[in-house]
Amino acid sequence: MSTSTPTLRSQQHPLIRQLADCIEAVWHQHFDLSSYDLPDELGYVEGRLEGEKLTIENRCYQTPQFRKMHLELAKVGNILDILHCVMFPRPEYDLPMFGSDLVGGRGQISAAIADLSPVISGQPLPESYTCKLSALKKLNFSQPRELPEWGNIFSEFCIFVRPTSGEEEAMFLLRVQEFLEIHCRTAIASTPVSHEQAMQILAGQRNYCTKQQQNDKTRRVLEKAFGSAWAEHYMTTVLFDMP
Ligand code: BLA
Repeated sequence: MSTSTPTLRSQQHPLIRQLADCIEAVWHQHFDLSSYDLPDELGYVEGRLEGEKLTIENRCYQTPQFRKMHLELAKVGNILDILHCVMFPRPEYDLPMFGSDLVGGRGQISAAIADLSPVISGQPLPESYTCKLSALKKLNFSQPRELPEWGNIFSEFCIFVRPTSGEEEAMFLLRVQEFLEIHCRTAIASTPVSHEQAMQILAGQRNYCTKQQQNDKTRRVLEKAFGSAWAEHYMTTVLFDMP
């Protein structure tokens, strides 16, 4: 086995492990994935946060429709487990931003979020999406969570909850799988837009990234472990780089 074989996954909260496996399975099932090179030294990172070891493992791919498909797993000792995933479409395609974040620790997931977000904030998703997403079963979670102020980038289909049982965890996992299936199929069937429209989409993607970079909770974890300059660099070149 190569030394770069990820080992983090096996040590993480079961929902994080299952979602990571699910995301990769759906990606491999629909696409012929090419690798995407992250900036040097940022594929695998280790630091320390309050005496605990912080480990970050990245996997990154691209396809004709997607500039960057990023799956990141992070672990802070035994206190924090994180999954972060974003699919950045190429601006030549009018496709939403798929994003998901799972944050947990000590056996409990505190934040489970997944969305297909309109690339131009405030606009509805393309009809090919709204029609399929509206047809999905309505879900009820016992502890929905409130989005922060920058969260106005998310769609009406966004799920943001604290899952309280194995049943709710399974419900979340299945819904993300449904989002991904719809997204991959629709993306493959989509055709490129005009140059003018691509410019608007590019501006929309930049806005999405700017808003995500305002997530103080993510920034704080990274700053505490690696310092504020590194955190800024990581958030703007690895997590939410702008095309
Ligand atoms: C919340 N993200 C969080 C939290 C932490 C992180 C510690 C707080 C958890 C809680 O309130 O229970 C930390 N997330 C990280 C770190 C990384 C990470 C360190 O991804 C990476 C190394 N975040 C995303 C994406 C989305 C997202 C793609 O990266 C959504 C599509 C959302 N995370 C998101 C939201 C919150 C969150 C909305 C809640 C923020 C808040 O309540 O203010």
